[in-house]
Amino acid sequence: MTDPSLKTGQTPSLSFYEDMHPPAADFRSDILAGLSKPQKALPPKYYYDEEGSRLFDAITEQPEYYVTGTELELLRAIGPELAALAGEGAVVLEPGAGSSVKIRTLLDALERPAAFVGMDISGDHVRAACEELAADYPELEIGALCHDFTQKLDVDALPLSENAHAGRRVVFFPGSTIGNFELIDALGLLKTLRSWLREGDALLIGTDMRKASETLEAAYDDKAGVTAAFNLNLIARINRELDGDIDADGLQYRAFWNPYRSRVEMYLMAVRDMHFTVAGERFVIRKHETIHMENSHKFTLDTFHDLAAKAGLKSRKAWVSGREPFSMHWLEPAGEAC
Ligand code: AVI
Repeated sequence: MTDPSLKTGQTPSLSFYEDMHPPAADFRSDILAGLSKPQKALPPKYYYDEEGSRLFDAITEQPEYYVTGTELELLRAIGPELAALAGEGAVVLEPGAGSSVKIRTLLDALERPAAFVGMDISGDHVRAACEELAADYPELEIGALCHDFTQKLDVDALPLSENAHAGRRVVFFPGSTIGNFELIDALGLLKTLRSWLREGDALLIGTDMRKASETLEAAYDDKAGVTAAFNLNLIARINRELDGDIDADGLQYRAFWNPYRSRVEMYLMAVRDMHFTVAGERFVIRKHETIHMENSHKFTLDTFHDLAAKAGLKSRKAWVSGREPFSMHWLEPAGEAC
């Protein structure tokens, strides 16, 4: 689907690129604060340096990690229903970058969408991703925003055409990324996304579901050790960027299903006492002590609908994959958030 009007080597242009100047993350102070907690913890947002992003892509290809493949299959299966719900001329907004096969699957399913707006905290990343998309969807208005999606956004003020502003907004948040937030923060994020919607607009969101603990624990601790490497990569990043000397060989990756909190919890566990330094500060980790790395919450239809309702969103339609239970939700604004 290449635009014949483009000459070789010419970059397809975006309708707009805006830098909303998201607050800069402070890697040093966040890591030092996390290592100083009684339960040591590292913020998962720091997983994604270049190597971390490569490892995450590799995770999505592991046979045990059903999440990505299942969601994509479901998205393809429900394409005609999504097209009917969205109608013609929809505007798709994606918090997170716009390069993946999922956004293309959605755009291909919809009936002549008017515009796409990708957003990401990394301006370079979202710009490149949206330019790639623009090359393949020349008929679509495509804008890129350097923006932290947990922050407010005035969608009415985006420099889209009148025609695009008139279309139904579909905020697309796939991947069960919502599950990586603490529930209170997930609620806050849903409220933020809800605030982008007018009556008749929708949030299309993917959420992973509760299932057998063996399936979950295997998905988050694959046999090839890619998820373990993904976690240990953050230790390597700390050593490299913060002049650390944490001995990664003294840490073992562990993932377990916590049924009481309905989430997979991921840790690095010390196999012996270790003293280490990060950014000039000294720390000790005792044998069997853990560093909490990430949570991945799993929902039922009801638990997710209850959470969405608290954010002022009601379910118009939900689909569950027939392979591994994974759900997509079409949520619409309903009253005010509580
Ligand atoms: C990004 N997120 C939805 C992944 C998940 O399934 O919770 C992160 C992940 N961590 C380890 N494996 C996958």
